[in-house]
Parts: sequence; structure tokens; C-alpha cells
Amino acid sequence: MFNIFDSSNLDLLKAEADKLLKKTLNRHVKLAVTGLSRSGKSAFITSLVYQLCEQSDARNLPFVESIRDSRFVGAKKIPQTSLHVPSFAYTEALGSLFDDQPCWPNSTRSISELRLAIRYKPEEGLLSQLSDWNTLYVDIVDYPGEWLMDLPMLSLDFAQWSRMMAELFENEPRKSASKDFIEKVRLLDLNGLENERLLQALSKEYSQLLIKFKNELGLSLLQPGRFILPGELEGAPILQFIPLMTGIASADLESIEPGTNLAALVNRFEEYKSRVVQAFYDDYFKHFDRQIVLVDCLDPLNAGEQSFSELQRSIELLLQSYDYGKNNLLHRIFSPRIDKLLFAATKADHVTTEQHKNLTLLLNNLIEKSRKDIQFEAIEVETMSMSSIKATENGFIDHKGETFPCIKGVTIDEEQQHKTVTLFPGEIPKDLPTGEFWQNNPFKFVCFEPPKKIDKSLAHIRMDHVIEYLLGDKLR
Ligand SMILES: Nc1nc2c(ncn2[C@@H]2O[C@H](COP(=O)(O)OP(=O)(O)OP(=O)(O)O)[C@@H](O)[C@H]2O)c(=O)[nH]1
Ligand SMILES: [Mg+2]
Repeated sequence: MFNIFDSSNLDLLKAEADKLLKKTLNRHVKLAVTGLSRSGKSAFITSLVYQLCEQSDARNLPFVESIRDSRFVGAKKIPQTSLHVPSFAYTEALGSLFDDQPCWPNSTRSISELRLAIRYKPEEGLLSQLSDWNTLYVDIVDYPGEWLMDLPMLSLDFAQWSRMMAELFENEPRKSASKDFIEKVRLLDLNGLENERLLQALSKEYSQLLIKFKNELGLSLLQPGRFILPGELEGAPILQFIPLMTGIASADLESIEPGTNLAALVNRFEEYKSRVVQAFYDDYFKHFDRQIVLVDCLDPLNAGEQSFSELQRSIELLLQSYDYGKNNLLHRIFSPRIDKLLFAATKADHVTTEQHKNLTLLLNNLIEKSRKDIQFEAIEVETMSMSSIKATENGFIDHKGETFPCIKGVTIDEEQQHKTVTLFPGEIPKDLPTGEFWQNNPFKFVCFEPPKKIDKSLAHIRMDHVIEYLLGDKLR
């Protein structure tokens, strides 16, 4: 019989009570790492885990309060809770970065998850009296950036979406690159019997255009994202639809003849929205409570005016799909909402240190409209420039008696050879560049390979500021 006065049972009870207390005191954060394709999400996640698990000392992460105050016990990657989702390929990513010939991890092709456990001593106060240490669990999801741009489709019907795409295609640089395709779409007999082969061929051509817009024109407002990276949906009819360039009114959608080309397009569009986009949103994006939005401003500056202004529009559209606000205590208990949001201009190591301030200001200007809307919902918002993995070294060069700042790093030249270069990559405009500015100041920021590191350390720029902003209060 269970005797409560028996000392071994008392120990057992105490251990159970301790366990329960720990469970109550432990904290959770679901961190949304948001960013368009190539913005640096996977590099950021890899660096975040490495900084916290392997390099969590005050020399490397001086701005993280719990580390500075010696309350940070340690961090490690632990098994994630969703067993049906592949794990983030952390070991493989580190393998590429620490290879004899270091290279960046591959572009992401499907979804993956990761869970971090961070053990810390609570600050002086009630929590510190209840427990020696607590654990903060951080859940992170990685996914192809292309899929993210689908989220804004959720609020549109087929007619609205077609109008938005038609407007984009009416303007350069899309217009000249897609003349044949636009003509074919115009000739499509919408009320004719569904022509499976024709729709398949048109959607294939549309996918190829999207890939071209991404790779050759540096554009980002590319929908549907799965047309570029289909994942397990490769070849499925759900990916065989196109936007109508002729324009169609939302009211016309109510009287569609079943079995026609138009009916097939609308059905597939709606099916894509509910089965692919809504599912992606419900499974991964709905429950975040902290968010970092990574923005690569440098590639679009290199690509030119249209690419840069499309980056701005894409970010605005994207942020409208998140559920900010309604963040009072009751709401948070029943349905967590993002309460802190960080915009980070990535790859700051591509420019000299004194340009970091301009990079942050440029990002601030880029997101100004969204920022105002979000702050209206009383969300804490911050902007900074950072680099998850610092691939360059800073220095100065003398030229004609004057001293200039420079960076040094390894690039890949036209013959695909690795080459060490020292250069001043150029100035970052702090304001959004105007038409004249684009003509007079062509940008040419160079990409760098990861640095060779025998000591297996990953240098960064302001990852400690990022960590403190996103997790600091949870580690108190
Ligand atoms: N120098 C430097 N380059 C970086 C950094 N982060 C990312 N990059 C570069 O940007 C490229 C894309 O980074 P990823 O982390 O793969 O970007 P992503 O957002 O995961 O891209 P997708 O998986 O395609 O959506 C890398 O291959 C690097 O060339 C950084 O901190 N410093
Ligand atoms: Mg990635």
C-alpha cells in the first residue's frame, strides 16, 4: 500500500512535484524565420544553432544578457515534436561550411523542422527561488522561400489573382519576356470544353517563365511558388493552372459552365489555395509568437530598379498575411500571436562596416509602410543589419595617399575558380533609390564563399543582438 509517510515515497512525490514545477516554469517560443528565396534563412538557422550550442561565451555573444550574466547553462538540439516532418539538415549544413573547400549549404527544397532546448538560470526573483534552472524550447521551421510568396494568394479569388498577375505582366521587365505566352493565354477559349493537354502545356510554359523571372530578372513576386519548386506535387494537376491575362470579373466566377477550361482553371486555383497554401499556413505559420524577417537588399540592388521595387511590394504583401495584434493575455493563452518582430538586412559582411548603418536605414525605408501598420497593433518592431556567417575580413587600403575601408574574402570568378579579393564594394543608399539614382549608380555587390576555418568557429555580425532581441526576455 502507498504510505505517504514512508520517506522513499516522499522523495518520489517531491521528484514528481519538481518535474511538474519544471514543466510549468519551462517556456516555449515558436520562431518564424521568414524570408524570400535566397534571403539567408537556412544560413541563419544554422548559425543560430551553432552560436547557441557551440559558441555561447561572452566573447562571441557579448550582447546576450543571460550569457554576459553567466546564467546561460547551455543549449542543444533535441528531437522535434512533429515526427512526420523531416529534421533540418544541420549536420549537413555544418559539413559544407567546415569542408576543406567550404561552401554554402544547398538551397532548400522542402520543409524541415528543428527544436532547440536552452537551459538557463532565472534572474533573481520568484522564478529563481522555485528552480535552479529552467528550459526554453525554441521551435523553428525551414522551407523554400518560393513557397512563402503563396501566402498572399489566400485572400484573393481567381479573378482578383488574375488581375494582379495581368497588371504585373503588362509592365516591364515581364512584358517583353512573356509576349508569346500572353498571346497564347488570350487565345484560350475559356468557355470551350476543358482541354487537359493545353492547360498542361500552358502551365508548363508559365512555370518556365517564373523560373526565368527569378533567375534572370531577380524578381520576387512569383506566384504560385510551387510552380518553381513543386516538391512532392511535381506533375499533379493541382499545379496546372495559369492566371488569365484578359481580365475576368469576380462576379463572372459565379456562373461558370462546368466542364469548361475556365471551370478547370478556377477549380485548380481554389484547390491549390486550400490544399497547398492554406495547409502550409495552418501547419506552420499560424502559431508563431516571434518573427525575424530576413531581407537581402543587396541582390535586388544589383539586379536593378524593378527587382528592388518588387522586393518592397513582396514584403508588404507578405506581412499582410500574418496575424499580428490581438495580443492581450487571454488571446495569447488560447492562440499565440507574434508579439515581437525583427527585420534584419542580411549579408552585412558583403559591405564595409561603416555602410551597416545605411543598410539598416535602407531596410527601414523599404518596410516603412508595413512597419507603421504593425506598430499600430502594438507589436514591438526592430530593424538591424547583420550577417549570420561572416565571410569577409575588414581592413583598410591606401590609395593615392588616402585610406579607404575595404573587405577581403574569397569569391568565385568567371572560370569558377576560387579567388581571394580585397575591395571596397560600394556605398549603400540610405534612402530608397530613385530613377536617376539607378542610372548613375549601378550596384555591383560581390558574393563571398564561406571562410576556411580550421578551428571550426563561425564568425558573425550582430547575431548576439538578434538572439537577445528575439529570446532575451524568455531567458530572464
Ligand atoms: N556572406 C554571406 N552570405 C550569406 C549569408 N547568409 C546567406 N548567404 C548567401 O546567400 C545564399 C542563400 O542563403 P540561404 O541561407 O540558403 O538562403 P535561404 O533563404 O535559405 O534560401 P532558400 O532556401 O532558397 O529559400 C547562400 O548560399 C550564401 O551565398 C551570410 O551571412 N553571409
Ligand atoms: Mg533555405
